[in-house]
Amino acid sequence: MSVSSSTPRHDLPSMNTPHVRRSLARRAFIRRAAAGTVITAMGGGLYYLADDLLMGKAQAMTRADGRPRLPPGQRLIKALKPMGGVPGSPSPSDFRLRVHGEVRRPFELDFKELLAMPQTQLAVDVHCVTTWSMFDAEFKGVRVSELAERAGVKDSAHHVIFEAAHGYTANVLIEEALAPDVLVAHRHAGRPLARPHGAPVRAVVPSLYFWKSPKWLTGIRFVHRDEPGYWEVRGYNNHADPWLEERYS
Ligand SMILES: Nc1nc2c(c(=O)[nH]1)N[C@H]1C(S)=C(S)[C@@H](COP(=O)(O)O)O[C@H]1N2
Ligand SMILES: [Mo]
Repeated sequence: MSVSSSTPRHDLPSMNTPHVRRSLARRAFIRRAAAGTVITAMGGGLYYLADDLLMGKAQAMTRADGRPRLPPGQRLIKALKPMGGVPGSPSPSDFRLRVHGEVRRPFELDFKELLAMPQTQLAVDVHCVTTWSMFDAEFKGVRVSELAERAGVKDSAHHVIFEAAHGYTANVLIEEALAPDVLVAHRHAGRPLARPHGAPVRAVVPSLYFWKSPKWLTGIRFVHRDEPGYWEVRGYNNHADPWLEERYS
């Protein structure tokens, strides 16, 4: 599926907000820029696409599960690109994470309590629907499976809704949310998460397009019935598997 032929329709009333319009304009810009070798980001920074040699190597790599390391239609960049969104408070002292829904023991964590839970550090590949991918993005935090275990998730829970500042949400199938590489992360690349990347805490769901990794995370809700999230109700695919190019619906 090509990206440009499947861009979400502009006739949805929900698309007509400054944030969504800016975001779509940025995505169109990135698609055009991806044809060249250098992306000049709206924010003023430079993001170099990996050179052809690196791209060739990336395209030849295979994952342990047999899939190509670089999903179809993706190009490598060397650092996470800040993709925007409406930030929440970056202050750890304002942070609360609610773990709730179809669980026997709902709870809330502050930042200190999050740090007191077992910590996992991972290097994961992330894939943005706008066609950039980054290999070996380092994140540190707590596994969603660890939080689920502490909450006592009921069998009735089939989906996880990640909740973030200002009502941003993303829905993920429970078996995918409980995978060992899914984190509630507070550090990236050896530093506390930077504000544009979700400070103080974001979700990281590496196996799905990156819009399923909410920044400025406020809650994890286990639900029986699926609830399409912020981008999913605006024309993005409900599942978002990068290897199946589940970009738009
Ligand atoms: N709260 C929130 N989280 C969000 C978004 C957003 O707008 N708000 N954008 C998503 C999208 S579309 C992408 S591609 C990634 C980008 O993360 P980055 O800015 O750290 O690269 O964050 C995701 N998480
Ligand atoms: Mo995205």
